[in-house]
Amino acid sequence: MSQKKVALITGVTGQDGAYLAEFLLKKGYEVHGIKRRSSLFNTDRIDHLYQDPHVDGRKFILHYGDLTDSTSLVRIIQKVQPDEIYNLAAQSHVAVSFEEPEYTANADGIGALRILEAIRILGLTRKTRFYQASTSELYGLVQEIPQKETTPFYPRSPYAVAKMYAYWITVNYREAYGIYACNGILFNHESPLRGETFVTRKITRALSRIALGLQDCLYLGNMSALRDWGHARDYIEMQWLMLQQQQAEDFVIATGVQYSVRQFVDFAAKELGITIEFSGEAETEVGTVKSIEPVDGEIKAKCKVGDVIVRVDPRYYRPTEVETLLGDPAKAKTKLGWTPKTSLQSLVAEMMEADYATARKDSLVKLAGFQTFDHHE
Ligand code: NDP
Ligand code: GDR
Repeated sequence: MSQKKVALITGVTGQDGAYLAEFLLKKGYEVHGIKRRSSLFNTDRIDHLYQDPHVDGRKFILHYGDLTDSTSLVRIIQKVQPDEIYNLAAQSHVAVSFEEPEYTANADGIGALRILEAIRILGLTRKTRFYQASTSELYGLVQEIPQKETTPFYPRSPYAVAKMYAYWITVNYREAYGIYACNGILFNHESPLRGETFVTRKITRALSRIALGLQDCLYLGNMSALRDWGHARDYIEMQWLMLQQQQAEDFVIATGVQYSVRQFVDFAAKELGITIEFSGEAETEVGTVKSIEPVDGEIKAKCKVGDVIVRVDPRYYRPTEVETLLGDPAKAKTKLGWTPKTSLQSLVAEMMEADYATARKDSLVKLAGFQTFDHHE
């Protein structure tokens, strides 16, 4: 890179923010991130990137701010004068958006507007490029399969409705003011850094804990939901690439392959040598241990054949569900050279390895007589 570029990431403490910050630092960017004030440290995912503020020449700098607070956004953007802004911050949990719809609209919808307005007010329309973290949840109730850039939207949650506002305001500011602003319509992407209450991470954590005797059962909602799951590490590279084109455009990023939540459970259990048999329907469905095999010569699972380790808890059903998502990433393939690097099987293996290691640590702590605590959301 001839001249050092400056990037600003909102949501830098989240899954994608952490991967993107690391990626941009490796590319030689000066990276600024916005974090929220919290009563506890909330920077676990980026602590390995921390640079001492007392040392000159820092390349990774954090600022306090919030997407619901225009003044903080204007102050930070004015100070940083970024070449690129990645708007990744959001109340990103679909189920939670039914509990906090107004806050979700404020942060996820109006939050994008606040940044775009800051770019405009500060006279940065020609300098600053803007990436909006849009989502396959926009497609909601199925209109077409697979879903592509031209598929009509039908949002099914306060989260998706808020993101739909952010999507269109991004398009509008591109057309109205000539800002290089684009939407990445990303399908679900996961990793060992995924928040613990999203279904994939909930499954990999719970099965690891069940295998080590720290938990009895995994409670899930709709196990028949179908998702197109990729790896966050692959997807953030596309976020960057979307800002490096001649012209701003919107892109779908997906793998083009779909599995059910039930299948995800099955793949994750296999990593521990467990085969699960599913029986019953809807709310009475259960997953029972059918067999346990050694993995690399070692029996990893302490549970027994016949144990019921998966049950349905309707508490996790959503008032309106998105039953099926499958992306068609043909445009990204042609224009961005996108090919997903990680299969679902390797993604599951990577997540299971990380969560099994953490569960082992917890079981050793317990063995030594100390208490461990867990959340079951
Ligand atoms: P995470 O939930 O892991 O991270 C969200 C980030 O936003 C966190 O850093 C969080 O801070 C921050 N945040 C939340 N509310 C505010 C606020 N009011 N002001 C400032 N920061 C805030 O999400 P992901 O990394 O998984 O996703 C990144 C973005 O991409 C999100 O916008 C999400 O909606 C979108 N998306 C995600 C997909 C996925 O499959 N992961 C797919 C498609 C879109 P804190 O750490 O303090 O909570
Ligand atoms: P999603 O992800 O809603 O697609 O949004 P999540 O992992 O929460 O749900 C995926 C599917 O699994 C079903 N499900 C459960 N989900 C959770 N969280 N917990 C459960 O116990 C459970 N049981 C079944 C859900 O009903 C759903 O059908 C994610 C987020 O990252 C969004 O921010 C992003 O925009 C979209 O992906 C693309």
